[in-house]
Amino acid sequence: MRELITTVALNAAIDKTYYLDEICKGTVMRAEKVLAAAGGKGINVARVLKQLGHEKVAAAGFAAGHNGRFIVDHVMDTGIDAEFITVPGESRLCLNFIDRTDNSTTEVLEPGPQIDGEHLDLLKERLQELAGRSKLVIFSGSLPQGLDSGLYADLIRLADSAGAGVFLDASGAPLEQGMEAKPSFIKPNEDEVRPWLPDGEAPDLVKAVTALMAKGIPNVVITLGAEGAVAGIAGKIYRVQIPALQAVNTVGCGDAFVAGFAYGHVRRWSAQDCLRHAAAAGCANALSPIAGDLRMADHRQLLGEIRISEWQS
Ligand code: TA6
Repeated sequence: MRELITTVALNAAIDKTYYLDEICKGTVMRAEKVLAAAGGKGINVARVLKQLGHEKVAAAGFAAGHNGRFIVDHVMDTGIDAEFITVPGESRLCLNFIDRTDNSTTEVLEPGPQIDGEHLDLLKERLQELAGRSKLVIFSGSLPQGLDSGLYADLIRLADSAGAGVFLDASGAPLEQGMEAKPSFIKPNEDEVRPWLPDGEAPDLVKAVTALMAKGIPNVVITLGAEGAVAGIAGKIYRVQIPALQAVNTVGCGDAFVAGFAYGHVRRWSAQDCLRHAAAAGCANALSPIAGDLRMADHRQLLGEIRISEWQS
């Protein structure tokens, strides 16, 4: 039986988190603390899956230059199989500045290296092989330069025909085009679906989730930050409520949510249990200073504080 979960971070990054007393535009600021970890959404998902206790996890994508070597070393140190294609250039830095006055986060994301057709073919070959022995392949995040916005749709079809389940967590055109290949899970945020709705009220989020499920995507989650999430799972709609948190760093909460959901999904848990596990992972990430990271003690405690209810229309 397949146990491997492969995450795909085409635009892998070093996530650097700077803790600053206060962010003041146009001044010199000295960081009180700096943390660096391999990141980009797919790597965050892989790391949280490991932390939740999923044994067999692989991370694939492109890695370039010194930053790429840092990323691959970090991934391997975490016990994740590193399946990266080495490309010319430099993998990106994603900078997150945390203002201690209110713990707000300000991000600066580099575009990432330029990818050519030859390296894309190598990635596809690697993915074909990985998908053939994976239970689930999770595609997350933005595309590096040089890749077509329809790429996720192609890769979803490739993974699907190799017998793996497929999740997609992307935004903009790569998400819209990727949805055409019918991944089994998507997680657009509220801003993402708002343009598709007549107005922004919660009942319309329900309409959006229902419409997306009708397109043949069985698991649709719209995360709402501190307001939790609205989810459509196998034809039913759920409201996910989370406790008030003293958040330290909210970057990576969505990735932790995806990891928590995937953990339950591959174990065939009920919709409610998958959502509870996912929301607790997202919340636990907010309590960690590192993006895409959680402590199991926080996760265990939060599991009892998540409220999942079926939507009554
Ligand atoms: O979700 C958080 C995060 O993964 C950060 O760690 C940072 O690397 C960023 O998102 C990258 O997002 P992108 O969509 O550009 O891949």
